[in-house]
Amino acid sequence: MQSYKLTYFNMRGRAELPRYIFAYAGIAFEDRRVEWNDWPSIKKTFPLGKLPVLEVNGVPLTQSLAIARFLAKEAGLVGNSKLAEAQADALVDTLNDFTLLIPWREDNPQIKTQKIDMLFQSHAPKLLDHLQCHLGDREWLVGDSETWADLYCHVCFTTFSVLRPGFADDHPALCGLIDRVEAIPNVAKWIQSRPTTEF
Ligand code: GSH
Repeated sequence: MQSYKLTYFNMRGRAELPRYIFAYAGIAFEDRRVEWNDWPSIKKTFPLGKLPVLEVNGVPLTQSLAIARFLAKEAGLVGNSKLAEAQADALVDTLNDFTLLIPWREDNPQIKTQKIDMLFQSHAPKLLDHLQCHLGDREWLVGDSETWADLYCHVCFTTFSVLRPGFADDHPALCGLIDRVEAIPNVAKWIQSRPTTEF
């Protein structure tokens, strides 16, 4: 049996998609959450000095999306054909691009609010239109079953909703997708039982 240890900080952040996939697949894992105070003393012990890191039987894997893609393959969540795999990859990258535009490191609260306002005014509608167009009248973003792109959509929308409550309200088909992900029993169980953090 494989052993999995996922190390990250006590937040959803970049570790939440791997955690969703573990939950979805019912795969046991150690959810190690490092305190920020302890981080400087252990940073050097991790490849690249960044988190998340997933250890698989002691072998460290870096980069959150590479980790998630690896687990999605294990869980049968990458898509049912090479083309579907590429479509799911592209949607994950598109969601990630938006996430990277969020001014996480801006210290000035007023400037931070301005930047977030601009982001949600200028970029969010394009993202939402693209996702909704991709979804069409289907249940899931790619093909006829759920993929890691659907799970990532839920992970991202949870965080975007903290920054801008109701940001997707005028995209009802996407809200339906979010409800469907949330209704997957193992995902629902994870969401109910995970530590409560803002991000
Ligand atoms: N591209 C990497 C990924 O997706 O895993 C980025 C990793 C990253 O920047 N992690 C941040 C981190 O480790 C937390 S989200 N920050 C602490 C540090 O840089 O010392």
